[in-house]
Amino acid sequence: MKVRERPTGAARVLHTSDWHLGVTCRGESRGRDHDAAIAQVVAVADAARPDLILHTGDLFDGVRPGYDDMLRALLALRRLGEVAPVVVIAGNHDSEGLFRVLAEAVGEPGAGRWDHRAHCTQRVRLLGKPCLPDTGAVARYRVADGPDIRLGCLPFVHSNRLIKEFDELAIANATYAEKIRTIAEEITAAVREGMDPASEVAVWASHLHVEGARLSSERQIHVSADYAADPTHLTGYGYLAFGHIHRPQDLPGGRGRYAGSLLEVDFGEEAEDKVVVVADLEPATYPSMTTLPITAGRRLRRPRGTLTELAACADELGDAICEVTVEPDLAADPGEDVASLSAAVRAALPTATIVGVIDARRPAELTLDESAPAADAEETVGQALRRYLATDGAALVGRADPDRMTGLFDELLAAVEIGDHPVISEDVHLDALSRQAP
Ligand SMILES: [Mn+2]
Repeated sequence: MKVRERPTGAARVLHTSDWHLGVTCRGESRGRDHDAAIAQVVAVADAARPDLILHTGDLFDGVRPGYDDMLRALLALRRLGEVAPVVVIAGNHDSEGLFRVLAEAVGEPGAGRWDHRAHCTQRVRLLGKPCLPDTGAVARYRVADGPDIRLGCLPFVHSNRLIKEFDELAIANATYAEKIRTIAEEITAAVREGMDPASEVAVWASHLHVEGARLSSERQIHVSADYAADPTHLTGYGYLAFGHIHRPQDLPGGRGRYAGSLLEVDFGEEAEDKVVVVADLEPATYPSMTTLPITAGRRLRRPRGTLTELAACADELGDAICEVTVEPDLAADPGEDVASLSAAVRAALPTATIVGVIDARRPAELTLDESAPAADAEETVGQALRRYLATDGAALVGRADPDRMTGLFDELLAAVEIGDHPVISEDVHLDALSRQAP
């Protein structure tokens, strides 16, 4: 792993995001893909030797991940903590309660007392919810041969959840964008307090949808335009580290980046490049950002073609996780049933993991979710719903988008499980309309 030399007099930040540990693809575990991708992040960290490592949220895919994914997170954070101090902020998929548990497991005692003016000595910090500067939102990090870092953090803000910590900011009735702006200004003021801009750099980390960002697949529920925040008021920062949008990209203005997801979380991210970001920061100037590719772990692909055409791209697809669409082959016998078609697809793509076969030889016939859950794994409610919709409940799907149905179900279930009010984009939209009504 080759990473460019750090410029003299710069502070170096490593930025990763949206791991979504525990996510499955049509029932197929991504555990080994995560292990491989995380190993690459660790290799980049070892080579880049950053002064600070930032994870900008969605560490997990759901509020109650399995033990193996909790362990995966714990070991990864501990390992990264050997390289540099690590800060993880919660995304919309994360659970505040689990972050508290992990903070106790990998953090250091004394997390309850917080002096944002002192230099932080904790190796791993997890921020499970938005908080004020004196409860963890602002921290200072000592840098040996470069400017010290002042860090301001804003974990994901649920749009209609009460935020007790911010009562005094009088934001209860503000729009989402106004809330974000007020909270960000409060944190930014504390970041700048007594800062020497000639010898220090300020860094901002948040899990937010920024206006103008290009989407790939992050479930639309949490990235509808109603949630978009305007980053232009985040002034004076040497780097803006954002999570939430899975497609890696520079922020408008070139002052920071969405690191993007660690691996393709669903088929909507097919063929996107995945990266970690190394940002070199010098006082009073723009960040110098390098992206390092994360190529380990199986890709997601949706090949389509005749069985002969599919077989011809077997090498190119390699070990990818595939949803395969089989098109009519006039030269071949169309009489095979779906079961033997699946077997034929597996034979054509022997090294791929087939999670779905769409029979386009006869329109309107669809086989969803072929993969049964592993025998020793307990089926989750979400998996049971997907199995039902793919079999007996197929008529319920009708002309609806099954991914949207199951995505919405996951969101509602997650909200109920953590005692949250469900956050549904349509609700927010209706709320905004009723506000405009006389
Ligand atoms: Mn995400």
